[in-house]
Amino acid sequence: MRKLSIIGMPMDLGQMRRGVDMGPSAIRYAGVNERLQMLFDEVIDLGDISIGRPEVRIDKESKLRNLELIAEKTAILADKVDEVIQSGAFPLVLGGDHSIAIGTLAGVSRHYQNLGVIWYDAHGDLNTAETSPSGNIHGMPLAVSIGLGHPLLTKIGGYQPKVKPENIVIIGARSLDEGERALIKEKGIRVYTMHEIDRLGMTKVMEESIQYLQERTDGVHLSLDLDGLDPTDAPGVGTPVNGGISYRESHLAMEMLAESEIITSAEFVEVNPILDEKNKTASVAVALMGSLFGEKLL
Ligand code: HAR
Ligand code: MN
Ligand code: MN
Ligand code: MN
Repeated sequence: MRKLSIIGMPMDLGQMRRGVDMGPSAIRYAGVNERLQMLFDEVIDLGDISIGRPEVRIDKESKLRNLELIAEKTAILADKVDEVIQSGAFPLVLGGDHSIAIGTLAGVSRHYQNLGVIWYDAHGDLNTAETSPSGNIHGMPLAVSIGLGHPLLTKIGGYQPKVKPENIVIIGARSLDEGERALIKEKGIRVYTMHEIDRLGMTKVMEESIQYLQERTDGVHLSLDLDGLDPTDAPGVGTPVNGGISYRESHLAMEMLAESEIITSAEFVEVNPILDEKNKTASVAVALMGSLFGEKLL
């Protein structure tokens, strides 16, 4: 029996633009339950993890925005994701800004010796407090998951790293900070920037990514930041970057992942309905989930 559980993570603490906390509502409004019910024997919506309306706090020492709260809330998400996997269901997490991935990965990684990650994003999210230009934790979750960053974040779940750098594939990058570029080279993280997507085409990029991950991992988490797509297709995001992955290319990528059957958990993040055009970005997210979970045109 194929089961899927949806977890809403309405957290906007990892960045400065309000509204991304409404992402889970927007994605539900776009029909995620109805869409996925056709593709699973059972879809359970577990509702949202409670975040509240905490006041912004900048950590004096590290200058990180909302550090303690993010550590606290992502630890709760990690336990929830862990529970879902134990129940035999596929965990689908709805964000929220990308800092939620700290929790998702902490929960998922308890179940895999060699977890793989596809990071579909305009950004690398590989900053630490030292390299971050902004102090925003949504620019850091991938670094945290490889064990780099503030100990309050890296130690969630009691072990680190959650993911080995060589088990990561970044797809769609076109805005990388200097420290992130250095880290990618140092750690040998596989990256398909927009240049490679243009040059090789999405088919080849996905064939290579899938083969690479199949060879070395026992489960693969898809972390899809909607700003990986071009802003014309996904305008409702806090940090849009021009020249992104198209809607069609994204569908193709999801369809190829469905065919490969490598994806064992997923999250869709950074949907901000306040910045959106008639819930377009949430609708794109739901359409991509359809393809990821096996919807076919014919
Ligand atoms: N790299 C920049 C920073 O660290 C911008 C990060 C924007 N991040 C996201 N996540 N939307 O991908 O602040
Ligand atoms: Mn991101
Ligand atoms: Mn991004
Ligand atoms: Mn197609």
